[in-house]
Amino acid sequence: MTQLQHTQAHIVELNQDSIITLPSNVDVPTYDRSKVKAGIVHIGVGGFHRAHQAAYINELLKIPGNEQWGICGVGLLEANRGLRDILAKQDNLYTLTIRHPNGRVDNSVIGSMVEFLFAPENKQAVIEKMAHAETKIVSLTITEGGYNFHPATGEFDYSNPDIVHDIEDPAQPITAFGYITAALKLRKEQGLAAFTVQSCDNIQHNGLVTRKMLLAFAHQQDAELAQWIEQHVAFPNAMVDRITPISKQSDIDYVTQAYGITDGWPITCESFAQWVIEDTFSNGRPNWDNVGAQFVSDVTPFEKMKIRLLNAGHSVLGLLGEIHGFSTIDETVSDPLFAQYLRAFMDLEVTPLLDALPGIDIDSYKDTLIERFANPNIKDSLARICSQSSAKLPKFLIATISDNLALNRDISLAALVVASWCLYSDKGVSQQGETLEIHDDMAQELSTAAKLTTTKPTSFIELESLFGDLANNEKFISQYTHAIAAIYASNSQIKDVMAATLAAKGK
Ligand code: CS2
Repeated sequence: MTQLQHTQAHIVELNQDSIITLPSNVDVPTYDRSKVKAGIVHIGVGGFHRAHQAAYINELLKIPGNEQWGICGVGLLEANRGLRDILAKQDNLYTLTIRHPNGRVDNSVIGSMVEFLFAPENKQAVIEKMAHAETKIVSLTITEGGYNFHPATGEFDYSNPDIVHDIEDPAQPITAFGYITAALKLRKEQGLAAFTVQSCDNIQHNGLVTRKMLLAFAHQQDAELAQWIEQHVAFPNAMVDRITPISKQSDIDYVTQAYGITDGWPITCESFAQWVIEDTFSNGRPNWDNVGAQFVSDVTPFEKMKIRLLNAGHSVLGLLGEIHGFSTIDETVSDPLFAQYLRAFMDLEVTPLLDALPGIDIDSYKDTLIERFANPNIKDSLARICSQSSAKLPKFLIATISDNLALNRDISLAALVVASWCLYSDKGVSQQGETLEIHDDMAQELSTAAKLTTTKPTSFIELESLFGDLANNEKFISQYTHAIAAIYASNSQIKDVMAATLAAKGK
């Protein structure tokens, strides 16, 4: 038996005691976890957090003197109950499998989460934890949709029933804003310094957006508290990056085989990771720059580059790939036509809008993106990429279209992607006849609008909350309806339409 092959008899459950039994090629926490304090309370312990921030902190904890920067994870949603049960059994440990494009695999156990609180069962415990003197940062990965802004106007959405509830009943919050406000109120009353609120979501100006939303919420509840927050809480902007597919049964099986342990929720991710953070914190911060993150005074150009190239690039491949019938990003970008389309979109419709970044060569950034997407060991599903497109595309793609239209530049490649989103929402099947797995909070509205396309070709882009006034822009209407006519034609093949769109662009 090799070190990597474990027989059933040797399989044990992952927990603090069993990590000493792991093969020597598995990187395990070498620091004393019992001494680690949770200086960070993190809301939203999804795969991305576990592959990104928690992995950076895990590295940091290996350097003595950082014991105050452990993480207390918080699950706000009823859906987090399963995760809570698994983490409780595993002493909050989990495995992280890092898969490089060349096939190399780094196996590790991450120990930086030292506590986990499941909010639906004990709301007060979460508020008290955030209000505890040891808590210096409350960080968030609550997804684009969690920030509760109106996609087209960017204003706080007071009509969300959970927000209405939280404003009326501050002691029993449901939303992140409710918890953060309740905890800050306690800190203010107790004379404790405010914590930093640190967004780790893919939103341009994520710190500013978080600040704007939290203040809008807090103002409705307690104007004096809102003023205190305005004066004392820092909201650093940050660019976060690491591709983290949804965990699958094959990931669970891999861990059992390679590590000789069972992990109920292992995480797999790519080897690339990036974190660029604005250095504005209200109450201290970890030296993340000692473990690969970068502190800068203005993160805006980094965020814009990442969101408009990587995230939008993902959506371009995702929507076109779903229509064609591909199922993963690597499979899609391995098709030369899709790779060419992606590159043309990035070069012709995005790059001219980006600001120069000292020390970053945009061409090699794009080359690296394509290599990362092509990583054959990361099976990132198109279903994940296209999920919640209504929360993603306004910032990732529609912003690019609007910027180009304002500058009188061509938008034909992006227009075909929007048309594909309409077809995807309308038919829900690929051109190979497979049913598509669609997860979107606006799925019903998207599908209703899309289904009117054959009688009114602009019906989909009339969804004003997503497209703003694009449905009144003659140039956009002309490109979009041209794309709609092409993909709705009988026997139309998305690849032919992509090729024709590229050819019309001289590509
Ligand atoms: C993806 C991101 O679905 C999506 O929006 O583009 O989750 C992407 O994988 C991460 O932002 C990578 O950092």
